[in-house]
Amino acid sequence: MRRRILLVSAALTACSGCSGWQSALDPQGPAAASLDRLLLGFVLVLGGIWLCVMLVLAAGLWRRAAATPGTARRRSAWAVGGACAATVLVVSGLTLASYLASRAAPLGQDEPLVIRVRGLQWWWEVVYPGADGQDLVTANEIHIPVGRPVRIELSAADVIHSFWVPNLAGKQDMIPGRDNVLTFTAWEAGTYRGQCAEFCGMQHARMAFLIVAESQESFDRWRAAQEAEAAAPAGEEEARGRQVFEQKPCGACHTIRGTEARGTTGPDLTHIASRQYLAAGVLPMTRGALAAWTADPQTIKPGNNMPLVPLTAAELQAVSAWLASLR
Ligand code: HEC
Ligand SMILES: [Cu+2]
Repeated sequence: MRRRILLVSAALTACSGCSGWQSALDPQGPAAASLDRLLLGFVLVLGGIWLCVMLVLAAGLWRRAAATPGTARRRSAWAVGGACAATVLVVSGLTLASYLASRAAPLGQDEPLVIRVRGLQWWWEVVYPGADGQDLVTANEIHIPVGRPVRIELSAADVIHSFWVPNLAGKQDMIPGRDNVLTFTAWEAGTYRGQCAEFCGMQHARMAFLIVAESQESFDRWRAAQEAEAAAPAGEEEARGRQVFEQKPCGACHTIRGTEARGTTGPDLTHIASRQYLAAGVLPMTRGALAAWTADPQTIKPGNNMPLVPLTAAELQAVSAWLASLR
């Protein structure tokens, strides 16, 4: 049964644009596991209550005329009183259980890795605070080391969003003007899909992200590579692409470290080609997708905050060749 639910949920997430693994029924860390146990508890208790109600109903229908009016009234007073008491007990028990489950994320001895994630319409800014204020800024793909708690500090730039990676933890809202925190650990290396879980406007459904959990060594390698400035253009076409990017208004919204581009209203593109997906899970990362997105972002993700910047075919070729080289 459980397997079947898992397969169905896998099939559903596979069609939704960004094919990472995403299921609250397949916990991959202690925070998600305690929610999974809570869900099972709720299903068992509430299923049991439903069965009892059905049995009492059936018994009532069957023996309608058996008692005299006096005894019937006394009996039903007892039954209603008992049911009220049971309801209060069960509801308090479930409330306590869910309170305990939501704070049952054992931190262990390890110092958590702090990552700041900010929700914007309709993408995720990801910041790894560094020593002496040298923050590493990236977007839409969050790398974490396996087995070490991560403390995600959540905020929002515009409207309320909600950070949700079902395999690893419960939902946590991102509220403008308020800092929320979510702490979790991944047990195993893997790629887990997350998405915005609070309706935040037109492209809410296309606001996904990935969590890539990996060994400490590959995480360190990833971080060192991300901290480097953008690679110098490898060839003539890439060099032309870089020029186009700098001449057009792209840099007003995007940062590419190592170039003049210093904008912050769009995702950091310094290592855009190292990510698996483009535009918060909308397209797989390929040179073709980069060209398609740059040519017409409003058809691919209508209403998003990147305007169509008119480019000639040659400019488009060059700029997408350059972006595709930014690994
Ligand atoms: C007015 C601001 C603005 C300008 C100008 C702009 N962009 Fe964007 N860009 C954005 C925003 C906002 C997003 C995120 C859209 C989303 O996912 O909802 C984005 C997304 C992208 C992405 C995908 C990033 C990712 O993390 O997946 C690429 C690539 C990109 N832009 C390239 C360009 C290029 C090339 C130009 C110039 C031709 C350009 N942009 C001009 C705002 C801008
Ligand atoms: Cu959102």
